Parts: sequence; structure tokens; C-alpha cells
Amino acid sequence: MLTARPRGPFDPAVWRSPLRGAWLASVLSVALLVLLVIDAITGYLSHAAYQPNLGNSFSGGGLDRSLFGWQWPTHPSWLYAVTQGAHVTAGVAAMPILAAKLWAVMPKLYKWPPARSLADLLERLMLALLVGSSILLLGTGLLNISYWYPWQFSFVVVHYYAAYVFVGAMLGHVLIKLPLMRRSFHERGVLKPLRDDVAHTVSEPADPETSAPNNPGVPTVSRRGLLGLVGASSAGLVVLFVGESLGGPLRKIALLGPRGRQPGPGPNGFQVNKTATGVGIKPQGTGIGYRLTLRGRRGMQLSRQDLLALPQHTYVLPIACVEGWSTTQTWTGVRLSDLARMTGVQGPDTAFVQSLEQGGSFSHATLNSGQVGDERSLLALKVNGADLSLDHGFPARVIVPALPGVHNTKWVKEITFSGGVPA
Ligand SMILES: Nc1nc2c(c(=O)[nH]1)N[C@H]1C(S)=C(S)[C@@H](COP(=O)(O)O)O[C@H]1N2
Ligand SMILES: [Mo]
Repeated sequence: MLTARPRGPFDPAVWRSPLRGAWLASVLSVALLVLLVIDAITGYLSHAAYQPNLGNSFSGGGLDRSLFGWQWPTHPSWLYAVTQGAHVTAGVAAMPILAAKLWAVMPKLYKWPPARSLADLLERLMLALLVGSSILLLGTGLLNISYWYPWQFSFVVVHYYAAYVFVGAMLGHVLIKLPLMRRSFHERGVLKPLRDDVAHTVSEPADPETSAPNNPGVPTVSRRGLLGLVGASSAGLVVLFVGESLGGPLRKIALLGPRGRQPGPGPNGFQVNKTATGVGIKPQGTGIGYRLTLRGRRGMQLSRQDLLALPQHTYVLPIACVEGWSTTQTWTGVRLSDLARMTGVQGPDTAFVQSLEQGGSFSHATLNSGQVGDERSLLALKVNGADLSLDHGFPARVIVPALPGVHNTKWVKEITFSGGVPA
């Protein structure tokens, strides 16, 4: 019978921490809200930049999905490095705070009876969606950057749709809880409880609306001690991650950065996402017999020698991976717009780039008109003055400012320019 309250965690007397209550929950919520709003905004920006084709293949998606004709820009060149670096960093920083928040409100999970009214039931269902989607988003995000797309197809789809569930449930939760939070800050002050040491740490009065205990135990840590620990965990994780985005000396201690791979010294000594052997690039294909196929109003085939004979341009541009790491290098090669003109196309609407790589999610990409038209957008042949290494895309790769790394196709085999006017 529902009225017979079960024992164990359903007995409120077992939840005794005097730290729990509206203030602690509110403080953790504010921190979490800031980080998760950053994550939601940068996440949707990433989606706009990346345009994965959710329905069937991963990338090479439709520029038809540009938002009201708005295209992801090429200025500033570090745009995606910053938005995606912030996305991953904020997500990492949020993890200990989410754990603390769940601990702070844990007694509510065991509320008895589970729901008092239909409204109560709906709110609890929404909370289940909120908690579930938060854990799912942070968890799949972490797995993705740690293990390098272990389930590449479902990751993007799951992460993307879970974000809608999350944003909706979070909005509802904030609207419902805002009055309680305001009341708590009003009564106790926003920062005042941080002044109390353990000896002065007292429980908030028991209140069925909050997680304050009705049978508080003796405090063993102050609220500021707990929050200090949570903050230090969060900051520590950030330090171990953020070097992959910021570079400099922090990169050396970016222990949790992707794979911790040491790329070695030299002009090509920077992070490799996938190696040539890893994706089955055959030496025959990249050797002396290599030909780049161009299609537009007319087609042609060019050897690497032909490409080197064209006007060369050099720009300092980042590769910014969706996983949050980025690296800025000096690239030299042929302008994509020059290649388009050679095929008789001026100002193409799109360029469809295909790799020698067979199949797979990264073997092709579609660039928008601004991306092809930018003078810094290159089919790069060299990096830092040396020929591209096989792992960085030899004989030729795409480098476009502010483009998500995944669309900077390596080992380019063919480019098709569409739209535009006759050159
Ligand atoms: N053909 C092909 N191009 C590719 C990839 C790939 O796996 N195959 N990886 C992409 C991803 S996800 C990134 S972040 C960049 C990384 O470039 P790098 O390995 O030279 O650093 O290349 C992109 N181009
Ligand atoms: Mo990437």
C-alpha cells in the first residue's frame, strides 16, 4: 500500500547531513546553470558549424540546413576553436558540480509517496528527464573525447536530441525552482553561509519543499569546505583538459586530452586525429600516380607537381576538432577559389570534397560559399614549410578558417564545385 512508507532510504530520518537544504542546492544550481547554458549555446553553435547529416551519414551534410540563410562564418579563424573549446571545458567543469548537486538533493529521489498530485508527478517526470539527459550528455561527451568516437553514428544523434530534452527540462525546472532559490538567497544571503566554519555550521529548518533534514547529524565539514572540494575538483579537471585547447605549457599537462598521443618533433609534429594506416590509405594512391580530380563547368586532373606549380599562399590557421582540442599551424597551398576558377566556376555555392579514404564518416565534406570563397581557404600541400606528412593528409588536404576540424578533409581525391557563375 502506498501509505505504508517503506524503510531504508525512503525513511527521511536516514538523510542526516546538516549541509543539505535550499541554500546548498541553490548555489550549486547557479554554478551548474552557468556552465550548462554555455554548453547548450556552444553545442547548438557547433551543430550549425558542423551540419552533421543526422539522418544518414555523419558529415558532408546539407548546407540547405543553414539557419534562415545564415552560414557559419570564416571570421575570426579561431571561432570554432573557442566555441568548441568552451563547450568541452564547460562540460568537464560541470561534472563534479552535477555530482554534488545530485548528492545535495538525493533525499528527494526517495520521497514518499512518490507523488502527491498530478502536477507533482509531472514535475518529477521532468526531473527524471533533466537528470537523465544531463548525465547522458556529459557522459557521452566524455566518452567521445576520451575514446575517439567509439560509436560515431549514435553519438552525434544521441547527443543532439538529448540536448533538446535537456534544454526543455532545464527551462521548466528553473521556472519552477526560481522562487525557492530567491527565497533562500534572500533569507540566508548569497554568500553569507560561506563564512561559517564547521563549528558554526547548522542545519536549515526542516522543510518538505527542500532537502534539509528533520533529524540533522553533527556536521563534519562546513558548507564552504564542501563547496571548496567541489570547486577544486572542477578546477583540477579543467587544468587536466584545457591545455588541449589553449596550448602552451598547459598542453604538456593536458593528461586527459585526446589519447595523450605524442606527435613527435618537426614541422608535422602536432596532433593527428586519424592516421593514414588507421583509415586504410594505400601508399600507391598517394605516390607519383596521385591525381586530384576537379569538377565544375569542366573537369581536370592535376598531379601534385601541377598543384605546386600553381600560385601558392600561406596562412596561419587552426585545426579545431569537435573534441575540443585545437592546434594552430602555418599552412601553404592553393586557394580553393583558384581551383574553382580553373574549372570555370566563379563564386561557387558549394564545394564537395572527397578523400582517398574509402567510406567512413570523415571521407567527405561540403563547404559553403563563404568557406570556398575565403582567400585563406586552401588545398594545403605543406605545413610549417615542409611537405604534409602522410598522417596530416599528404598529398593534399583542405584547411578552411573556423571550419570544424572534421571537415578539413585529408588525402583529398576530388573536389566538385557547384553553382556560382561562369568564370
Ligand atoms: N579523410 C579524412 N579526413 C579527416 C579526418 C579523417 O579521419 N579522414 N579526420 C578529421 C578530423 S575529425 C580532424 S579534427 C582533422 C584532424 O587533422 P590532423 O589529423 O591533421 O590533425 O582532420 C579531419 N580530416
Ligand atoms: Mo575532429
